[in-house]
Parts: sequence; C-alpha cells; structure tokens
Amino acid sequence: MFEEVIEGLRRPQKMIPSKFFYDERGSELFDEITRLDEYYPTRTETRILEENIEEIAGAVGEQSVIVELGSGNSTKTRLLLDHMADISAYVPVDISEEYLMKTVRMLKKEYPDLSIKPVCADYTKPFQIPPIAKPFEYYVIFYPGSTIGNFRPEKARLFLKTISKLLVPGGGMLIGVDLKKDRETLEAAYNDSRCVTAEFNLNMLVRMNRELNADFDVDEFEHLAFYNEEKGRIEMHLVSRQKQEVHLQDEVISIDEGETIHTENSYKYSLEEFRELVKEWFEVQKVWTDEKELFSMQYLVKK
Ligand code: AVJ
Repeated sequence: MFEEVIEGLRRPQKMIPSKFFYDERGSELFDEITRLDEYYPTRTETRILEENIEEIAGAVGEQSVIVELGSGNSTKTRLLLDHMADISAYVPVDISEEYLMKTVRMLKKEYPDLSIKPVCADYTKPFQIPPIAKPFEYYVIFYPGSTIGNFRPEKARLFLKTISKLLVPGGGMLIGVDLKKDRETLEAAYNDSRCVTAEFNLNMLVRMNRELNADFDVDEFEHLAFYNEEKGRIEMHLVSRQKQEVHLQDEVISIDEGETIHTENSYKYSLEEFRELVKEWFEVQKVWTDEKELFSMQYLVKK
C-alpha cells in the first residue's frame, strides 16, 4: 500500500486510490452510505433486482456457476441465490480473506446444499475459478453495485477483457451500472446531509495515519464531491484548509492551501455509452431499470 500511496501523493494532482477506503471503519461507513436517503444506487439496484428477479433468473439460466466479484453485499447475493433454479456452485471472489470467510460461514448455514467455492484474489487481475464438481452450463459473473464506475473507461475496458477471458461464448455477466442523470441528484448522493460521505472520505487519512504512520491533520481537510460533466463522473477530493506538510515514513509531502487529494471517481454511463464500452467482448442482452432510469441492471453475454 505504501508505494502506491506515495506514488499518488507525488503527482501534480495528488491522489490516493479509492480501493483504500475500505478498512474496517471505511466498510462500516460505506454500509451506512447505502442506507442514506440521498444515496439512491444501492436501494434502486436492490429494487430492480427484486422486481425483475424471475426474468433475471431466466437470463442467468439453470445450472450456472455464479461468480461474484467482491463478495460484498449479501442482500443482493441472497436475492439471486433464493430465486435461481439449481445453481451448480457459488464462487465469491474477494481480496479480503477475513471478509470472504465470514461470508462463506454465513451462507453455508443458510444454504447447506449449495456448493460454495471461495477465491481469495484481487479480481482486477487474472484469477482462476476452482474446479466445480457438479455439471454446469455456464459461468455467470455477478458484479453489482456499479463498482465498475470506479475505473476510468480505458481501465474498465481492460477489466472487461480480463473477465471475458474466464468465459466461453454464451457465458454471462450480470452487472449493476449507475446511469447519467441530473446534477442535483448526483451531487446530493455524494454530499449527504448527515455528512456520512464526508466522514467516509476523511477516514482515508485516518487510515493512512494509522497504517502508514503518516501525520495528516485530518481536521485541516474538507470533503469535496462534484459532478464533472465533461468526464461523466463524480469526483471526490480532500481539500486542504491550509498550507501543510505531511510525513509518511521518510517522505515529506507539502500541500498548499486549497490543494486537493483526489480520492475517487465514480463514472456514470448512458445505456448507449455502456453498450459501446463493452461491445468488443460482450453483447448487452437485456437491461432492467427503475421508472426514473436512475440505475440499471444489465445482462451481458460473451461474444
Ligand atoms: C462502491 C464505488 C459504487 O461510487 O457510488 C459511495 C462508492 N463513494 N459514496 C460509488 C462511494 C462515495 C460507490 N461505489
């Protein structure tokens, strides 16, 4: 982690990769974010899944192996597992061994007959799916939450390419994609009135202080989130309230008053843009949305 953080802080536009948000406190805060009134994505995605679950189950097909990337949200996983006819195996993939094992222990109790084959891996890098004992039709990748929005489009494309290599033609991907919409709705979702998102953002520095022995003065930073319309993304930054020096091990980083550390991008797509993004490897077979078209669940089929 140290090398990546230092490298990011040396850039002209300072940055810390968003994947470092999720220490224990960060995961807790994100959980809280998903329950905020202003944060529409999680709630809307869950509703789309619920309301279309029969059709979605039909698209996924029978005797599939469900491979979930980032075995995070058990609510959505359960919804899928409860309605899928005859799943051959469930393969949660997560970088955190601890989190993964916790998920597996919980699901084993609730689904005693389900074959669960956890993989501890960084799913953005090539990984292998373990042998599945039962006969199966296809692998179906489950990637909810619009986490793909954290990648720049070029990176998202590389990621889709890596994932598509796991599949044979006909294999699928059930993916949650946040959609473009008015600025007010977007910006409210990342500037909630209870300031949970601000705390989530600032927790990045708390984590750096603890785990990298840094000395960020957390109170001297402010949360900033805005919609960059030209780039089609929400940007989150930490703005320095004053000129300051930060020490990380042997490094000294100086930060000007008003200078920002960029902590996250969250890309929003139109349905056309997303179809365009995936088209080298996947065909968009079916899209489910809510009545306001805030969010989409999409079933992609490998070409
Ligand atoms: C988990 C990446 C989908 O981009 O909306 C929520 C993370 N950041 N509030 C998002 C997040 C601030 C979230 N993703």
